[in-house]
Amino acid sequence: VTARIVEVRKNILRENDRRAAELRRLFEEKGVFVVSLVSSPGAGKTALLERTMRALRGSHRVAALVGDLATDNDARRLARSGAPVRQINTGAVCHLDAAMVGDSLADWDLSGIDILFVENVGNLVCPASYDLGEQLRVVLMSVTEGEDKPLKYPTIFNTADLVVVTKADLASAVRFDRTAALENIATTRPGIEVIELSSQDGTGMESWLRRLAPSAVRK
Ligand SMILES: Nc1nc2c(ncn2[C@@H]2O[C@H](COP(=O)(O)OP(=O)(O)O)[C@@H](O)[C@H]2O)c(=O)[nH]1
Ligand SMILES: [Mg+2]
Repeated sequence: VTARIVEVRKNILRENDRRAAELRRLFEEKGVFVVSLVSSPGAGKTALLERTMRALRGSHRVAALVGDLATDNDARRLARSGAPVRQINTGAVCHLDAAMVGDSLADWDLSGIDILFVENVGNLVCPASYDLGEQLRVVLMSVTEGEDKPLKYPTIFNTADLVVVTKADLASAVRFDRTAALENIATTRPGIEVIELSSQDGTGMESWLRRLAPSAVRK
């Protein structure tokens, strides 16, 4: 039974990789820069996107897909920016996959989008194995969740391109050990880029926006 489960799982991942490669080609062809965000629940993905989408709206055509097991709360929060936003409810599934992303984009005019943000379902485990065709995968880690998360959840850090440390405004209140956190990130994933920011007071937002905007060519 175990062997069969492993085989089924491998097939699912192979099929996902195929769909993701297709999506990546489509995004390139249409000139859409796709950024996905993964983190534990509550690390601040939606808060960062709210601020980011508001900041970029004037210069770029931005849009978002948001994954959650249930509710369209995040989509409603992000839609306030005025940008096109769509919620994907995954039911019992703990991650987005390439088919969910592809299907929910099917009736969107991608050539009208410069940057597409994809907020994944909140957890540090399931999303790691599923390529979504994104060009930039960002893993968020808040100062309030402990410095050891990169050591405990290495896979998600190993599949990401960039680490964003969120809630910098709360660092001293929770006695965040910045040196230990940066060391743990570097141990898990030597050389990975790290941006520290606060969506609340705006600290570090310029570095984050600078990192995003040049990759997205306004059409
Ligand atoms: N102080 C502070 N709170 C934040 C920050 N970012 C998010 N939060 C709060 O953390 C909670 C979870 O944020 P949310 O964006 O919903 O997290 P998500 O589950 O990763 O999308 C909310 O109460 C936010 O207001 C931040 O930079 N500073
Ligand atoms: Mg959210």
